[in-house]
Amino acid sequence: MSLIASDHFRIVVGLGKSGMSLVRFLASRGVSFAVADTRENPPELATLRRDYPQVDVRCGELDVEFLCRADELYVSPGLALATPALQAAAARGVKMSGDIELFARNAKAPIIAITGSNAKSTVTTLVGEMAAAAGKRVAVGGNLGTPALDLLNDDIELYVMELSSFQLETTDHLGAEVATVLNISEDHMDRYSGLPAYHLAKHRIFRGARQVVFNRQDALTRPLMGEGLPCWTFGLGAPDFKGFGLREENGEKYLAFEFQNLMPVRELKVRGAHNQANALAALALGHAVGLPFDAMLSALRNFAGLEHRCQWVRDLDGVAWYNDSKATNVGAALAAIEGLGADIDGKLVLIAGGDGKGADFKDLRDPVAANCRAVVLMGRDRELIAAVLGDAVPLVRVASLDEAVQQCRALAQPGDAVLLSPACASFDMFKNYEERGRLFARAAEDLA
Ligand code: UMA
Ligand code: ADP
Repeated sequence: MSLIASDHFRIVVGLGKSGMSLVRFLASRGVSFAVADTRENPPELATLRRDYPQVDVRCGELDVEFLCRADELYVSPGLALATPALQAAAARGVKMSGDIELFARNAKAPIIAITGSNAKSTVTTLVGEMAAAAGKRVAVGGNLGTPALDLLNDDIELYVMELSSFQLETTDHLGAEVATVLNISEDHMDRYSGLPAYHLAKHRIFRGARQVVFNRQDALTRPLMGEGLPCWTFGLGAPDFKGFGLREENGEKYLAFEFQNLMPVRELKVRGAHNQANALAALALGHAVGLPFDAMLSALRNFAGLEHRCQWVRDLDGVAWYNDSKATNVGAALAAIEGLGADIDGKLVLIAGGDGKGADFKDLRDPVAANCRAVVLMGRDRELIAAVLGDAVPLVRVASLDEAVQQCRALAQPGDAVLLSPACASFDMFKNYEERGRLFARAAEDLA
């Protein structure tokens, strides 16, 4: 039985990566649909015209009358549901959905669903590597990169999906085998009315879940309707029943499950307390779907971390340089500042700033004061950060990333670390966080 009604007309709204995956999916099932995008020249337009020349596509301002021809709109996670034309269509009875809802309805294998403000990509990748080490035919993707619908395949035994709050907003019933919210701190405040609305979107991940994993150290990750569901937990303290955590024995710290030590923490290649929490979360998710500990621990031992996440670039004259360009919100930057700050002999010289997405930067002040020698500020919202840091540490304003690197070279002393951890998105100055990270690493490597 096809899990999509073929007598309905759909419109895919947004022709980026996920929009194009929807086009492929709908076309392969003989469903009739059209495409709309607010951009004059959306990224996948040429591919659509080449591969599906018969599909009606409307670019530029959304036309409500056109949208109302559909029974259902599949809206890109990049477009806010609050967009007036979408709201107008919804008010006239058009249903809003998204690629993850369709994926969930059509996936024939269990889904591990992962969201959170930070650590999603790291934990998703880790769980994927654990499943592969256990010999499972596993598919890994979602917000991480490969759109969910492109992963659908009847041979797959397990799906490991990174899901953003934007994707969850259009997902009514995910039905994951196990779902988790890893942590919650402010992000995307330009899309939400406040933390409660963002929290609500994230928690949609638990809808229809058979098991849940939550973070004992972050009450906002606890499912609101988890009564009766098997619950696994993780956190940096000692674990109890059904918990993953850290235990100490003879001065050695271990990753542990309930009352059993699993592996010394020092065997992890990734650094910082936040990465220990990530390892524990991945173990909890893998355990919930029955992956054996030996395979999971072997994957953990081999995991060297992802690019642009607190990634070591080089040492120069006693100063270590780290690229944490993926720190696009305050919570991620705090993890790096506190984690790395505790690990080094000297102080941090921090590069921060960019597009703050409406964030409140006040939580940066005390950790920056405690861990940083100086902060080099760049990007559109640098004065917002300067205002909260005040006179906590010396501030240097720069106009470019190259200039930032030169300033850091002059400011850092032996034993210090230079850390690019902007607490902001990159779009005001760069194509994306990867470009920002690559340019930083190149400039640091070019220093003589
Ligand atoms: N846009 C328009 N008009 C439209 C549609 C999109 O202006 O009609 C703009 C918006 O500014 C939007 C941007 O284009 O932010 C990208 O939208 P898209 O539809 O082209 O995006 P996709 O290529 O389909 O990528 C999306 C996810 N992007 C977003 O959620 C913004 C990708 O996550 C995801 O990897 C991909 O689907 C596959 O599932 C990226 C991301 O930045 C990595 N995610 C955010 C994050 O991690 O913080 C949530
Ligand atoms: P996401 O996919 O949620 O953006 P990533 O794994 O890509 O998560 O990491 C994003 C940023 O968050 C990086 O700067 C990384 O160093 C930081 N980070 C990783 N784990 C944690 C954590 N447990 N808590 C806070 N920040 C974290």
